[in-house]
Amino acid sequence: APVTRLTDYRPPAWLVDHTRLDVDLRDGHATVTAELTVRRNPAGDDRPGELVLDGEHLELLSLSVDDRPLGEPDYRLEEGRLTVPGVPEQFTLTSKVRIHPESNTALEGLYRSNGMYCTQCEAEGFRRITFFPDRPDVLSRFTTTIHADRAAYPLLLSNGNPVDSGDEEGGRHFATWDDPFPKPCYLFALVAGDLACLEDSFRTASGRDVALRLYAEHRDLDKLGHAMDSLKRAMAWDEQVFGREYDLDIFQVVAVSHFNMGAMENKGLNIFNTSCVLAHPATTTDAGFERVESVVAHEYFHNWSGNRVTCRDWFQLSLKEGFTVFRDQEFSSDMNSRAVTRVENVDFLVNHQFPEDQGPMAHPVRPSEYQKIDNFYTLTVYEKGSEIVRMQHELLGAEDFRRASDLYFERFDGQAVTCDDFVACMEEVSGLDLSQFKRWYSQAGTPLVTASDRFADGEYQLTLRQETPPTPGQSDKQPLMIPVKLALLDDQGRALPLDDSGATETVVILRDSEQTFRFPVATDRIPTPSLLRGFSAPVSLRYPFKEAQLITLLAHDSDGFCRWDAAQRLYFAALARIIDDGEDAAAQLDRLTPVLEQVIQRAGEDPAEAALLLTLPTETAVGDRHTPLRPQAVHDALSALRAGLGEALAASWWRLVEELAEPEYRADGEAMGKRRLRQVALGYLSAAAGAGRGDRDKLVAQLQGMLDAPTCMTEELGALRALVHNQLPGAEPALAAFAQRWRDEALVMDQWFAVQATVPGADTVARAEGLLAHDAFEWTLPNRVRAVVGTLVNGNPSAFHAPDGSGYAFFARALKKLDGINPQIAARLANGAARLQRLEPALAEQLSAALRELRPAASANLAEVLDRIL
Ligand code: B3K
Ligand code: ZN
Repeated sequence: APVTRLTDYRPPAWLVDHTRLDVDLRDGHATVTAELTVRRNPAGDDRPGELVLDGEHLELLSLSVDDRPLGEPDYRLEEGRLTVPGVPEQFTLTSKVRIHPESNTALEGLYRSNGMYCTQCEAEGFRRITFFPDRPDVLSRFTTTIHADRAAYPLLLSNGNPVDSGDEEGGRHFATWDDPFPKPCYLFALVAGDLACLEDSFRTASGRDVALRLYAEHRDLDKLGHAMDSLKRAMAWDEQVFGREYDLDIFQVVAVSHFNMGAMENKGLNIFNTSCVLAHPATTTDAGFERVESVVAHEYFHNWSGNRVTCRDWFQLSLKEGFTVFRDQEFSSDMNSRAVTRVENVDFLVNHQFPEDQGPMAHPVRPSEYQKIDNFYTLTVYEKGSEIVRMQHELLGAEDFRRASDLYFERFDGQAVTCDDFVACMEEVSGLDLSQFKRWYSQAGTPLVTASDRFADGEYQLTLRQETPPTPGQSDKQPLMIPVKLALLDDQGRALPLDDSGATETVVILRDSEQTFRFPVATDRIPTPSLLRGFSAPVSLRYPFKEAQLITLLAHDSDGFCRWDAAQRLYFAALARIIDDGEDAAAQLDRLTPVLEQVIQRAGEDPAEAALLLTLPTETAVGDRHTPLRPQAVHDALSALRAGLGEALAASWWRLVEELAEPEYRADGEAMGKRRLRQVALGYLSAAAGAGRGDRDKLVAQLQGMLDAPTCMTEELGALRALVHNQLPGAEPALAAFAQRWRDEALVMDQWFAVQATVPGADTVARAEGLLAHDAFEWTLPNRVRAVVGTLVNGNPSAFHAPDGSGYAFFARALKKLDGINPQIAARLANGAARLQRLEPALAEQLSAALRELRPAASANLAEVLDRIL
């Protein structure tokens, strides 16, 4: 596919003030008539006499300019675009096209999902609905009329407010919606179906009542309550924390089974993957509940950060995504435990975005070029983008940050703007010079910060060095502006005053490649530095911590991130001794068990945090810290360590299992924390039992009991996974019973597939082949594909990297099949091969051979990813 470059940006030559769409839904096809009120853009620097519109997979039935019908050669129709030469300064263009939602398996544009019609337009799906300037800087007012059979599609929805509806001949009906807010076409949405509705309302700060309507299939009506509660909390929070009030009289959310990602923030009509909106304790795990809360909030927050103020071009994607992720993370922190939320967010960033930034797909938060923009909805744009906003929040302080965000929303309301515009507001309000800071947007790669320290002249001297390794297409790196929050702890773990004011925490700003910071601390021994507190910058920090220092940090640091980071460093060090130095797993137990025991002793203070501290890093995370990547060695080391800790601490784990048992389900955060910790304890015991150690019968009885009479899905699925992953007695019958019980619940069945695709070991490849052949497997259902292929490739290294290459062959076959159905999903899954160049040679050769075979027939989406990886 051709390359699009940021430097080629030109303002649009034409504007579309009003878009009147008429969508006629029939069996077998849909007819879309679009009446566009077009005028020349006075700010456009090109003055072409021709209008160029985007359009893909459209069958043009008629075209007219100001009621004058056009035929070829009045226009030119080429792949992907329609050119109309000789148009006046201002005119109405009317086009009529036929499209085929039934056969649309790419799930972009207008398509069908379980008997309903829905749309997905971001980034470039609207061009599959009608001819249009499909770019985010063309904002248009939309009026949409939908016609369909009344019995099959009683509900007809679009953006904005309903303005008209009525019956039509032949049992059909229509509805017209008008959206008063001009918007880019990527925010257009339409839904037609027979859906159940949960209705509520929200009174805004200024006293307007907003009708809240959440729609799902009738059978799922009882799973919408949590999303509704989350939505109302998000609406109130955005008023309080960002001063943002909702602007329409209706806010609608529709749950859809077939969806390429989590959800979409279409103006006034969000469309959600069922997995991100439906929740019920019997069918949804606690993690699922948290995800619903955060995604509902995220999409709602886009109403301001994204919709009212949108992106000038797709290079600016992080303007809305990074900012909105920051907003949803802050929301989740306020609704739940701030420390735990922060650790979860950092864990995700470090173990998923850092590898992206260090691999073949590395790109700046504001990329400078792309082939398919779909491939740039990445963790870098979202998660690292959020960290960049967070650093600005930290640099300005909460109050100035709020003033700057108010300025941003006010100044750019109704406009399509850039990341520079955002930062300019931060600078204007604070008086800070952020020109160096802005390199965070344009420079790819994870900076490595190396700290060293010494005592001299009665001062603690901390030297920080920064270096960003080269990334594809960007070999020279400039120093970044890196805020490092820190404290210094004495032997007892008490934070030392850092200066005369008595402050025990400070932020130093690293700007040069090397700088030394001095602290006149009153101590005679080198203290334990608590560095990068709160994960104050998205960098990889190196410091030669001594084991005793890490234990001090874990036990005493008041910063939640640093406590967790200390635990992680202890685990990684133990694993490195096994993997690199050939030490025995058993030899690590003497050092680790007292540390874990201490965390367990104090677990009652915050069970959720204890669960995080007691969780070993994943095989993927460990693999990423060893070169070359030897997945089998990593798997063996982790399994041995987990089983060893399970056995050595069995009494403590059992105590937790018993003490944390709750007779009946509760939904609050405290209960969730306890369940989480209990699952960790069961995980260790199961690992030991799987290795033939500990009281296996007792454990199996415990798990069976949880499966027979579960209080909620968290317990039920946790018990199932423990049995299946450790191949304990009763695993296969439990799987069969679970499938029998849940066969009609698609989201639960996704979990059933995922549990099996993540059983460690090479044998799982054959099992996964069987899953693909299962009656309930559907290639056209992205959630199901992710449940089998995605989890195996990304979450099961010992199967994916099976020594005989069978995992790679499985992967390549799946990609090939999928690419013909849904190229976006295929390309996304292909990223599972991004560690190719880090693999030990025998594996790398097999994987690259499997991928090379795919390249000739690959879609543009898949080709871009394969080319970067190969
Ligand atoms: N903005 C959408 C993502 C669209 C992805 C298109 N390939 C959801 C979100 O980030 O809120
Ligand atoms: Zn978003």
